[in-house]
Amino acid sequence: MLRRLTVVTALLAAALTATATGTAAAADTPLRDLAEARGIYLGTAVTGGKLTGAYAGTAAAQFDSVTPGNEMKWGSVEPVRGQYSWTGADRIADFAEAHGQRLRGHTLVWHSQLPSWVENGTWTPDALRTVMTDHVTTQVTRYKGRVDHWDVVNEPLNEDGTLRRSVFGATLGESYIGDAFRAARAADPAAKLYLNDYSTDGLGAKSDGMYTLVERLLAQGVPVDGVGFQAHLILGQVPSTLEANLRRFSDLGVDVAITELDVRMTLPATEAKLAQQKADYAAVTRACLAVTRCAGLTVWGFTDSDSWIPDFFPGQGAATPYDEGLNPKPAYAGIAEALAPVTPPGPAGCAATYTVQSQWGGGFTGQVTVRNTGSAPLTGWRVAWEYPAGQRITQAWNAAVTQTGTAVTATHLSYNGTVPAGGSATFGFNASWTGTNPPPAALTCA
Ligand code: 9MR
Repeated sequence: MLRRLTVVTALLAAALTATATGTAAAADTPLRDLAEARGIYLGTAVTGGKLTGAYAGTAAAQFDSVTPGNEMKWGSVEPVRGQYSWTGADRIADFAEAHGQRLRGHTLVWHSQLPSWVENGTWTPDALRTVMTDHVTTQVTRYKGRVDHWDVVNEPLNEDGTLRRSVFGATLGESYIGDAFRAARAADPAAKLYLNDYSTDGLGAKSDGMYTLVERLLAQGVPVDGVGFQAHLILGQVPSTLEANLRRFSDLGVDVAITELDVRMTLPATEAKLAQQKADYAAVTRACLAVTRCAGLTVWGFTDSDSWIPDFFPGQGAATPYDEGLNPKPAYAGIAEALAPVTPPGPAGCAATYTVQSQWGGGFTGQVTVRNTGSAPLTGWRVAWEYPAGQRITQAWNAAVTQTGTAVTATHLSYNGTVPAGGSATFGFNASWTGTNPPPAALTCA
């Protein structure tokens, strides 16, 4: 809550600008500034060896957090037992510091990109535990005070939500997770410690497995501060339950973050696919913004020339917000528009947020949430917006909605006009669209 209130005040001037000039204002402002103003960070994975020239310039200008794509992994930093090589990791840490960026440490304990002496060693439980905690302690100590989030344990689960039989899981069972977190906490008490996984973004068996794992760890007093959702997504398949899923974890008492967002498509990229990708990036950004404990969002490479997708999924790619020539794609605008300061509070403490719940050829379902940001009850509300691309509302529920030209007005019904301080009311609608379906630049609420 604190985050949102701070944001509202800080954003009034910027919001008025955005209202007057539409999404162009958001698109011209660096993403990192838009994100900071909304109370989240916007990060990117980077490749240390590329941090020069335009690549470095864009990484520094647009993002306020960086994650080493590979340079902090066990195989990179401790290829031989007890012999550490920090050059690649240091380079990115120095870059982050030079540009006022946060640093996400990725990752301490993972079954992949392990040095072979770990992966193929013959271990007693005690020996492996010692090797693992030594590694965690050494690396976290090295970057103490410089890394704000550590992915302490990465990808601990199978697809069905059970514990992955990695060398760690097979030798130590679930206990290795608590041991890794405790070692990290001891080495840098200020760093936020995360569990991170993929295919846990929406509700489902794997995400249920993560949920119960976090519950167990917290009950044991394991210092888990956050859960990372990688969000390696397929075009048009942002899970509809993403926001609800983030919220249930935050309700457990941990922070959440989107840690490796990309949206892959079958090549070639077409205008229609890029428009869908824009909507997908916007939807993920909005889901994070909607959950107060969502600390931020990281894209897994900001340019298509620096993405893992083509190597791992032959025939697919174009998964990031910039093309190979470092030109922003529609996905960039999708993030910018989602981060735009669209909802200055009305005098009665009324703020409205607009989301596209689902979209199909020619149609979409939208939802608006009216929040009472004041300290007295709202007794009736009216939300208005302008559609930028000819969208037409065809049907609405939980509000009386009228549209004249591009102008839409929605008024409460008899049963949902009164909203207590801190409370909210939600209404929905179906609408048609052609070409593109950008959200309104601003909503007014009174
Ligand atoms: O982006 C990373 C790529 O360069 C590596 O080749 C790959 C090896 O598995 O790892 C990529 O990053 C992964 C991340 O560390 C963990 N989640 C999945 C990411 C994509 O594979």
